[in-house]
Amino acid sequence: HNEIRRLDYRPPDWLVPQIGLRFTLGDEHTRVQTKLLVARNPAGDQSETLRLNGDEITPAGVWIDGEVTDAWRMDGPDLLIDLPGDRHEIGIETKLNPAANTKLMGLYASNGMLCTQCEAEGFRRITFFPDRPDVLSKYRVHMEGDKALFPVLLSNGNRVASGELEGGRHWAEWEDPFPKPCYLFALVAGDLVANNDRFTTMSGREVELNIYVRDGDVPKTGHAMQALKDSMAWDERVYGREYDLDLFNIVAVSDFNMGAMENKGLNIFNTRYILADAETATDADFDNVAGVVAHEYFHNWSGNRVTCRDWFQLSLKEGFTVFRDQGFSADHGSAAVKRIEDVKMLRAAQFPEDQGPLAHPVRPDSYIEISNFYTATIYNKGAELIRMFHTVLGAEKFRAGTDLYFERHDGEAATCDDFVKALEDASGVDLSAFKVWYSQAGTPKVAARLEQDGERATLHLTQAVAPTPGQPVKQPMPIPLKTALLAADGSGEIVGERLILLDKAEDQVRIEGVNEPAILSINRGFSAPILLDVQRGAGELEQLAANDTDPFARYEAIQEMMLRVLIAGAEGKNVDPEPVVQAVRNTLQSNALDAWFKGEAILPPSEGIIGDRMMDVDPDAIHVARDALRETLGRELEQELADAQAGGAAGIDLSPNGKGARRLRSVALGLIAAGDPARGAALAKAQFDAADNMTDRQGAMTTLVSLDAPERAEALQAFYHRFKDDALVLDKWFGLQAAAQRSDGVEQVKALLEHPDFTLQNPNRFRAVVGSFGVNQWVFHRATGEGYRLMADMIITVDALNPQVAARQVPVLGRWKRFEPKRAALMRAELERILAAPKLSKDTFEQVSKSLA
Ligand code: HT7
Ligand code: ZN
Repeated sequence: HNEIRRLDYRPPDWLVPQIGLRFTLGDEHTRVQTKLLVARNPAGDQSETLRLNGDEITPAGVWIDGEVTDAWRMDGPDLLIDLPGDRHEIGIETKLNPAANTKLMGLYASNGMLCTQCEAEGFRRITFFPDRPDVLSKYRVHMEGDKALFPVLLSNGNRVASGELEGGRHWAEWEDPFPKPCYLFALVAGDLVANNDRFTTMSGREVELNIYVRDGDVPKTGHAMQALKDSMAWDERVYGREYDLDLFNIVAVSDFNMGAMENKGLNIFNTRYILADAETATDADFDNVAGVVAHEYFHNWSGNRVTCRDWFQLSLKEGFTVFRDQGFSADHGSAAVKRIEDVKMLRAAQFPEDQGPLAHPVRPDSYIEISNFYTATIYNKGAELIRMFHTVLGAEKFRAGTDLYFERHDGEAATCDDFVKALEDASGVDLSAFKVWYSQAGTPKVAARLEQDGERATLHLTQAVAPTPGQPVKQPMPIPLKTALLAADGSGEIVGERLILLDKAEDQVRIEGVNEPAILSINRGFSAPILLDVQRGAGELEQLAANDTDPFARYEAIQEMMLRVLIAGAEGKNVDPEPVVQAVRNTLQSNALDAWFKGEAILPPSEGIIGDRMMDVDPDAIHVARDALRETLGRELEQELADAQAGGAAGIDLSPNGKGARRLRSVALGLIAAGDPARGAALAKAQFDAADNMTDRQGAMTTLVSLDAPERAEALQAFYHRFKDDALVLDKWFGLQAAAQRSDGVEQVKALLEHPDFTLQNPNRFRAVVGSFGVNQWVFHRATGEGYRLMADMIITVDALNPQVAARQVPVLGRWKRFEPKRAALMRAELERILAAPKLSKDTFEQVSKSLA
């Protein structure tokens, strides 16, 4: 398979200022008639040959300047046409079978409707086109189809005309005034109903808003609609960005490879990130809906008005847009908990990526299949990089920089360098040293030690980045560390928060005016995405856990205390858990802390997170150690946890207090059950039965699924019978069981795969079972290797249907080097078996071959 390299970028030889598309729609037969106005690019190679990308399509006819022609040839999947002049009109006809499109890229059928997914390279599955983000065109789209099957016909921009046809057919024509790359093209045809609303922009323009769903689902769109209006207002207020069309449409589809897609004026969403009501959605679901709606909306500027020059610049739009949606969510909920959640996510998904065989920089240097690069590194580490710019510049200069970026590059396809340049030009601050964060993979390890000598304190800092594939030697990185010194007696800050920039392999920073014993509080707010090792004296973490003035640092201290006990336990050492018990007790009893923070802080780190801090990971030892700590907490804090579980708000209060009460309730329930399983099962069943919302119900189920108690089967059955007709809730039923911590976990997963409601065709259902199983460390890594075999079977089977979905499961096997030798060998053998499978997609080939290298 071909490797594409960043440094091979050349401007396009031909541009396409205009495109006209005519769709004659049918589930199994769709005809696409394309008209391209092509113009030779003065900045290109002046080649005579126009190369139009295709993928699994053939031309049914080709026209040049209105004349049918056979002067074309195929080069693999691409169509080549030699053109004498500088401007021509090219006509192409293609025929598609959307119902047979199981890859869910291009035009496909989902639940009776037709929809498209074109990012990154799906447009070439619809028609032949220079499928690259730096070719921007104005689109006019005509579509016609059976009115009963497809009463709603949508595309980007504005509907400019429509009409009736004979035989129960109708048509519509759409025009998008903004030139866009083809990855932002979208079309939807189906039997849909809309939640219709309006938004008045800051300059007083009226925008019509629609969220299209299946009949019956409209009552579940209120939260998404409110989030959309909040996003529009927030982007005006915080970034000065106004919406630019008179119409903003969202469509929810049940078969979707990712979360959602920001097509210009016609966002297409996985139903999972639109539909929500208290009966069927958890608090986390509500937050995810709002976060993804905001993310896609924000792309209208960071992605659509200013797009990417090439796919190596993907983080230009994704990292920045994640940073923007994180800010939105922080402003609309608990900022402290949002930061904790974002860091948890980074540590769970990105840190392992950065330390494994698939490590790549935020701006990669090469790829085989771009779909494999929609990663936590591009999205979440990319967002941390933007956050560091924000931290270093301050809010005002950062905003001046983004204003300049949007103004300078509006209507263009830009690069990550363009973004940094705009920040520099607007702020007058040299950010060139930070560019290494774009080019260098790996998570820096920072060691810190505070030395005190009389009134003088010295902070000793070192940093190192381990080698990653293709980058054996690393440079020091600029690391902004928000730092404060706290009084050792817990009486508050001695030296208030300041920003220290570590930009060398080793440095010392003098801190004046420290005339009493001090404790170092560093990387507050997680100001840099690093691994931190602080040399600490006895009792220091305990002090920070009780008194740190930064909520993230306080959370971190409690978690670090737990990690020390857990890692020691997994290594067979005995460490007294009493200080952890005391820290959790203090946290639960604090009047200063809110319930949401408490719920996050007292939950012991996951088995995966513990493993990431160890070499030669032994999942059994980690599981035993974590269970032992949970049991101790449950036993020793019986009363405090019972109070936390019993307290709280009623079902549908979606304020941070309401969400916090429910979060704490279910975290406490889990610990109670660890201390006393029979009591835990009874309490969980009572919580389940009394629940008037999905958060409490799912929280109870999370505890029950891992227990061997009669209540488990009762609750599972009741849940199934009540929700079996709601696909998204049924996904939870599958996912909860696949995530259960049980010694018979692999057998449970096999049984789920045989369940009549299981299907490999729907990505949400597949991820609910196979995705949850893959991150269930103790179960997946059963010493016999049965988990690995099952995963490899799934990857091979699904690869033939949907390569993107299959390839996303490879990394859990790809981390084989981190595990103890027997498991490592078994994992490697399964990767080799996948690689030997016939007709492997390039998606899965790339992930597996890199994992074996
Ligand atoms: N920009 C969107 C990416 C996306 C995607 C990529 C590959 C395959 C399918 C996909 N669906 C959506 C999502 C986003 O970041 O907003
Ligand atoms: Zn995005």
